[in-house]
Amino acid sequence: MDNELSTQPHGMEDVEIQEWLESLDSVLESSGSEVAAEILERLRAHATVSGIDLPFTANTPYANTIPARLEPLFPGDQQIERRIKSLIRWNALAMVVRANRVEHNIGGHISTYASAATLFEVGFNHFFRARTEEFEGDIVYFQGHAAPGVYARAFLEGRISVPQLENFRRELKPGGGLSSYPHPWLMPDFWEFPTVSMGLSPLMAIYQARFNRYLENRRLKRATDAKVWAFLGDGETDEPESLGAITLAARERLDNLIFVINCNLQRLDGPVRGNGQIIQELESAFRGARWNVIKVLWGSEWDPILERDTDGLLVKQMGETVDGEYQKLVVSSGAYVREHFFGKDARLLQLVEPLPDEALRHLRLGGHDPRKVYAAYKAAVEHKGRPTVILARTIKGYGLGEAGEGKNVTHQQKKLNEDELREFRSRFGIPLSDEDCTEVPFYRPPEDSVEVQYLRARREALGGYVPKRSARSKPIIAAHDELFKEFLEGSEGREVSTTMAFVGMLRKMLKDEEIGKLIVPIVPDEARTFGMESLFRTVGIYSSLGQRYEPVDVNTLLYYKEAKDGQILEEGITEAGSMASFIAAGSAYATHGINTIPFFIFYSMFGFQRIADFIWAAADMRTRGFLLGGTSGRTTLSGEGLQHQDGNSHVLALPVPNLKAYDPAFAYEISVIIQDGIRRMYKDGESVFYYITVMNEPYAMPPMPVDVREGILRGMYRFRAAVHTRSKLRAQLFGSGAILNEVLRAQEILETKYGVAADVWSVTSYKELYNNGNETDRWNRLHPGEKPRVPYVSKCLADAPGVLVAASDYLKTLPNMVSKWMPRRLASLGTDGFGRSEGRAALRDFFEVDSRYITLATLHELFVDGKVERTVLDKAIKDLGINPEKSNPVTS
Ligand SMILES: Cc1ncc(C[n+]2csc(CCOP(=O)(O)OP(=O)(O)O)c2C)c(N)n1
Ligand SMILES: [Mg+2]
Repeated sequence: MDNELSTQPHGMEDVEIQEWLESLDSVLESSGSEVAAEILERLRAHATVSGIDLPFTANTPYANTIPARLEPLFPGDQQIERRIKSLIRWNALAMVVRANRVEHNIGGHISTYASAATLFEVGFNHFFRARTEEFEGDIVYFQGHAAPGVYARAFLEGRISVPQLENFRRELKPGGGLSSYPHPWLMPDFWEFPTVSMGLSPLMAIYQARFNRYLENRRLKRATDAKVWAFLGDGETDEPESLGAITLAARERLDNLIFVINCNLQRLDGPVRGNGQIIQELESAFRGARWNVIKVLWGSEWDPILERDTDGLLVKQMGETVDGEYQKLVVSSGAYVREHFFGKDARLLQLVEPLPDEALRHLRLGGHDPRKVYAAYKAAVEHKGRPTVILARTIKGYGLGEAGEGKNVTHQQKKLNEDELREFRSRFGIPLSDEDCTEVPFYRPPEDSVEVQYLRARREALGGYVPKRSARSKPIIAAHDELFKEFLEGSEGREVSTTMAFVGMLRKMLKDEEIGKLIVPIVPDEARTFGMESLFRTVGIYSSLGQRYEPVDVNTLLYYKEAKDGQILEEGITEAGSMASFIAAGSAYATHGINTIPFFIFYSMFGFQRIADFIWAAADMRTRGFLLGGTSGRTTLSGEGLQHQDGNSHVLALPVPNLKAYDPAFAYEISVIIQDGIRRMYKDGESVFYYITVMNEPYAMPPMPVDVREGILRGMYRFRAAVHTRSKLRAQLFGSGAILNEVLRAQEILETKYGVAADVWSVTSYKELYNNGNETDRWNRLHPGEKPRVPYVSKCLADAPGVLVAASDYLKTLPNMVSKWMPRRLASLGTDGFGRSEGRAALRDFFEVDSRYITLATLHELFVDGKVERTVLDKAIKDLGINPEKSNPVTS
């Protein structure tokens, strides 16, 4: 065993090493740490030149980054803060235990907050500054599963009542309850950031910190030293999003950003890295990304022991112990720790000889020691030029003892037996009798108690309470009719795509006096794809560094202009990062009281399909703005094939309740939708946001027909009526997006070749129609005695004669889901199936959505109704050049 820990490689003398260490100590003492660091740096360089092959390591030893001698004085009253923290611990636990007594399996988490309590409390008492008239406030992303702790603190602060606590996770109780996790949708005056889908909040926090700088550099807000704090779990860092943008944070020198990773070494099922060390792994990842890393591993009780560890043997042993073993040590007795940890070397045993077993059992970890945590936070807020991550070692379920402290099952622990409750009560000194405590009552000391007074005073000194959400932006005033007018007039025969039309609108909005500066265009390396490169020059690409090089295309009109006050967020190839920017910009009305209007345009297939969970979080956060799905439509995007051609996104947009989804065909439709969207979101302050698909197929944009504005917004309107309305053969055809043109062609074929008079409807939003239909049905069901309401679809088609046929560039399910409110059977054509690399015409043939298939579907419906003969169908199939034996696109 001794050999394992030997510090004598190749027979080198202990003495020699000791001499080197001592001379470093003396330099440290006489000249300070900078000089010592310089010497080490020079030594390393010298060693390399001398041919010494030093192994690469981004790690520092398994020790606290801030040595005890450099710790600042703790400014608070540790005793009172401990009592406050204990009360919060108790109430957080009571909330979960009580909820699960009332309703078995209602859930909730005890052990996450139990491990995070000190990390949160030091923040609440000394660091998190609230939003005030004068100061914008710090932004805090709380670890979602620790929500009971945040509620329990708000309870002590007098912000949350006992009935509310009682209704934790039971929001439907009279008077309301508390949401399971941080959800601004459910608690819009309290929570700001939904953090519980793990991995989202670290990424959102990075882009939030970056967006704060963007606002400053664009002079939309004053520069301040406000911080963004993000509290994460160590298990959470396995989500790829968690670490996915850490290089951006360093590149952007976001010293306004602080990550605190609660390293309890456990996740839900067991250890995060049983056979390794998650802390060291994270340290090297963050240091490699050039973050300032502060490790808070060992509590003050370790300081004297570490001081005796002059030859670094203990730190070495700490560095060689794997997390699975550490977890075991945490739940074990002092005797076990002595034998199995210190017992690996006689010299280690000697270090702890004076300490009784009981003391060994209670050697605290850094994340549970307020002094260590305070030192780390202070260093973090004072650090300049880089973001900081604090890796704090804690124990999952700290204080739960037999009920789960450090155990693999602790994450799921929701019930404690009487003994366990009493033990917890005694350990944290909660003033409840043996009898009372088994009832797990909530406990708040009187208003004039030292604890409540202290806690209030601390929060007052820090500007007020946190978290607190308030929508504070001033409504936009103008109606912007003039701005959007030109897009209602059509393109006079010029072929343009809806993407080009949208970009034209964007360009114009950017010049608008009122909203121009508020627009935030966001692109994930697709500006050229969407013809937006002219904006590079006109409004510039945001770069905190300005432009430190002469761009290769500087002599061209549309050169790649980066600027400190650039307006475009050119995010590079990260839809997740772009979405995080969208969320920061679209929620600035609450976070900063600024009405920024984000327009995030992306390849539509890489939107919902890839980052739907971020979109869901955006919805929860009441984010405002416009998502633009570019190059959309399974058959409208030609050539790109299976992974690019989007026939899905409008279906994937359905579940997001406050998202309005539109599939417009013409420029004027987009114009009406965006103008109205700005009104709803930024004038009327509605908590909605928009998804609009735009396409790259060029065609002439017609002028807006009269009286269709409402129809565009509600989801459908008659675009072109049939000419021969007295024809016996009648049809109603529905189309959206670029497929509307196929429908219009079919209308002509049907009229000229088959004598069928068809009306054509532009369906701008099946989702709007669907929601309206359901809402109407619901109202009628709940109000049987009143005059039934009529769904909008039914109203539109009340007097519309003939068979019904819909064609979409998305799944058939979109038209099908509104067919129940149509007066007759609906035939739907859509693009279910995998895409192909092909041209538009071939794709529309393959998916059976072109004018020929729409014609055939219409004739077939008429045949089923007995309006045309079989022979007409047979002939049509032949004349239209349709192969009845072609493969089924859904299965091929
Ligand atoms: C994306 C996602 N996947 C899974 C979960 C379910 N889940 C909730 S907490 C948890 C374990 C958390 O471990 P860690 O991040 O280490 O936090 P700790 O509770 O240990 O502080 C899991 C798997 C989730 N909330 N989000
Ligand atoms: Mg954990």
